[in-house]
Amino acid sequence: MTCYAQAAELIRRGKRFLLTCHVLPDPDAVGSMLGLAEILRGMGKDVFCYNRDPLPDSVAFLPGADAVVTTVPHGVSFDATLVTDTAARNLLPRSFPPKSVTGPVIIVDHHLAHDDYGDLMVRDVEACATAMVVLELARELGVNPVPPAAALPLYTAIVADTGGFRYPGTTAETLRTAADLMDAGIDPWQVASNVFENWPMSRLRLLGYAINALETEYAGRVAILSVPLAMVERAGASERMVEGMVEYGRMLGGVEISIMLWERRPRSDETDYGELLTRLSLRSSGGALDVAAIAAALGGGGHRTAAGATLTCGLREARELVLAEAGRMLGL
Ligand SMILES: [Mn+2]
Repeated sequence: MTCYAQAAELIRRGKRFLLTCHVLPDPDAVGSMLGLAEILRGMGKDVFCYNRDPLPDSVAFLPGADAVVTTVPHGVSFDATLVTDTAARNLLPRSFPPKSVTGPVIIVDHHLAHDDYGDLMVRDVEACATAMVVLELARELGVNPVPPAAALPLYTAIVADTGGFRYPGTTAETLRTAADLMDAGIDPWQVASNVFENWPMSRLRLLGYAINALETEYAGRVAILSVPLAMVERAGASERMVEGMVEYGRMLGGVEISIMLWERRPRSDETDYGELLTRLSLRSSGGALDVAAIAAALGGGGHRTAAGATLTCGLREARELVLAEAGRMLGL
């Protein structure tokens, strides 16, 4: 029995499901979760969507986004829990509920670098987005096409993870799938403007500061964007607005690896890490180099073209660590 058939069996047998995704969720994690929720609701199931962190503004336009709760409802247990787009256990909050609450944990994911922390892994590392794995699961459940309410979040997830159908993971199948989803009446500009644009002034100002401080190393093959907390504060921005700015380092001609480092304060459940953590985000131009290997060497993970990690040290030390790994990858 395939993992899809096993997951479908657990879904058919159950009535009440918990859906969640990684902390600081991105549009693929959220879109896959909301799409899956609508597929299950269409089958008459009760579904709760939960994430420790508030959803990013880029997905606030999705119907159902405002119903995602930040704590698991008390006194409720579930027939199964489905976790979307989450490669590793350490990307779930420490407060993730015990098995007696979650029931069997089904991982729905597409990350190449991952650990196998669930009870059932439904993973396709070739898929351009977790939403593609959700759609395959829907087919296994006999739900094809998916309900219109599921089409919009799943389309949004695919647009986000392919960079608007540009990244190397984009295939003819990706475009056919997106076309099928669009038949539900999706407005592509509504999705693109929410996912990639629609920034507040403070975020554009922060990008200006970050680009002003852009550096290159290894004869221009590596770009580094460093964002200390003071820079975020000077722009009147928030730490989460830094996410995605790593793309701008990759725009520089000749850059093979774009590195972004930014400081963030530890959350209440991370105080044992010290006063400041450094987030690392990596992009490989066209996927020629595997940045997931760099992230993995530093305790993180991700994809060949896009990866990340959290380092429990300051910005300066993190910069040395990641540059050493990047140099190794370049054979220098
Ligand atoms: Mn993804």
